[in-house]
Amino acid sequence: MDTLKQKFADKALSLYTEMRAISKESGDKVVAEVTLGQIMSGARGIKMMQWETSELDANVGIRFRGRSIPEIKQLLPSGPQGEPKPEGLFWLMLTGEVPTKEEVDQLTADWHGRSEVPQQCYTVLDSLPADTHPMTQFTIGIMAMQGDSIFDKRYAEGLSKSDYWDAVYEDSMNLIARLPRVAAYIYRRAFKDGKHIEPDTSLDYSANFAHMLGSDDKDFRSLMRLYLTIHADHEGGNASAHTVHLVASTLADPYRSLAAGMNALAGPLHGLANQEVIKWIFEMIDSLGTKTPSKEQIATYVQQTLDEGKVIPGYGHAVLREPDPRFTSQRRFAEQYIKDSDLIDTVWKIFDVVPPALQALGKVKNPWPNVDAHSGALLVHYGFPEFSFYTVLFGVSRGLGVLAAGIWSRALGMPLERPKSVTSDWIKAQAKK
Ligand code: NMX
Ligand code: MLT
Repeated sequence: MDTLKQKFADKALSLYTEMRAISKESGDKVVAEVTLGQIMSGARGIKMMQWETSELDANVGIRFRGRSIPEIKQLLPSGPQGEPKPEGLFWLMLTGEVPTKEEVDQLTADWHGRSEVPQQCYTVLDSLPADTHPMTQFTIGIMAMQGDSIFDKRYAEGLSKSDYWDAVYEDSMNLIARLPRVAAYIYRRAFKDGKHIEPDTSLDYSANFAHMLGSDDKDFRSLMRLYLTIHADHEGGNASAHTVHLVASTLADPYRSLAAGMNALAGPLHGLANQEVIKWIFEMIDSLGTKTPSKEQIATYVQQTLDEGKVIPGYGHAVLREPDPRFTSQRRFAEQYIKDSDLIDTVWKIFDVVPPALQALGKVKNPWPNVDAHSGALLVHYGFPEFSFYTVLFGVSRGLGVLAAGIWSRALGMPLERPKSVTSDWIKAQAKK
């Protein structure tokens, strides 16, 4: 067994035993109340699932195994310019331990060794019109590899419950290894006339992904390390993670559950917001006729968007109540590496203008920017203006978190998820009580 898998197995076995004992001895303990409002508004704040890899604090933002974004930037082994490598985050999410540089290098090599994408995936993608939305291509590409599922094969052969995690680990590692190749293939066929670029396995996961997309710029490699790290996980309740968790709880294999989650990520209130942000900014620039709009011009455009009954993409959050630290870390990156970008200046002016405009509506719980408010402008700066592809980048990163969490779920023997629903009659009756 490889080091990561062995480390995980040791930790998971002892946590499994502990969780079983807690469930048996304290399973009846009441820990929360639920209001009618919560039931009627998207289950906000209802604690209803266990998720090992990260936890979201409304004010601090995401903590991966207890470490905030500024902390992981300090702690995790990094690339040459100091941005953390997503390999290290994956190790942390699975083991709770900060890996050494050697352990991260081993993981990079392991993923390179698993990264060959089966030909049928490319054949299926090639059969789609090249202008099929990249997120549609991405989920289809993932499903086209499902026949390779080790879990599926071993389950059919009579896999014991205690070994589910092992097969899910193998599928998850293979998927994570392959996702950048599938994503880069989609990008190059959609936007670069199908001129594909061979992987370079001397590079780390992120730099190789950047290379296959078409950039060997050292700053863009650093951005990819940061990007793939910060988008990976946002506790279990967000729509993509929860979807993966729900589907995997039926013992659908990681290919099926990840594809399901990617369809959730493709919604404009979730991951697709990253394309919507840059689209909205480009439309604003067109409508105002200037690449350097003033704050006053932006404020007028924001009001117009709100008056049309639309949301301001990249702002607001279901849980966060402060600016998203993932937004802030991208801003810091831009401050460090990018000088004189009108587009990035515009993103920062929007940050000054939108929160008071949303606050003035009197109903928005969080007027601050989320992760999607910044990412597109960085990608445009490095030569990737094709915004319909952006959610695929988010998806490659999200795969790391949800698949790591999925390995935990099977190792902890989590059952089929099946919460209770109620009808409007029940709600009316409760309201009268
Ligand atoms: N612009 C305009 N109105 C907003 C915004 C916004 N950015 N955010 C919230 N509201 C409205 C919301 O539509 C709702 O209106 P109504 O009562 O008329 O239906 C009201 O404010 C209360 O909503 P909240 O409770 O503050 O937010 P909720 O938890 O329901 O939704 C989001 C959270 C993220 C869906 C919402 O803030 C939004 O639509 N944001 C824009 C889309 C976006 O950036 N999504 C990306 C989230 C991050 N990600 O990557 O997943
Ligand atoms: C995410 O990264 O999943 C988003 O911020 C949405 C969420 O946490 O609900």
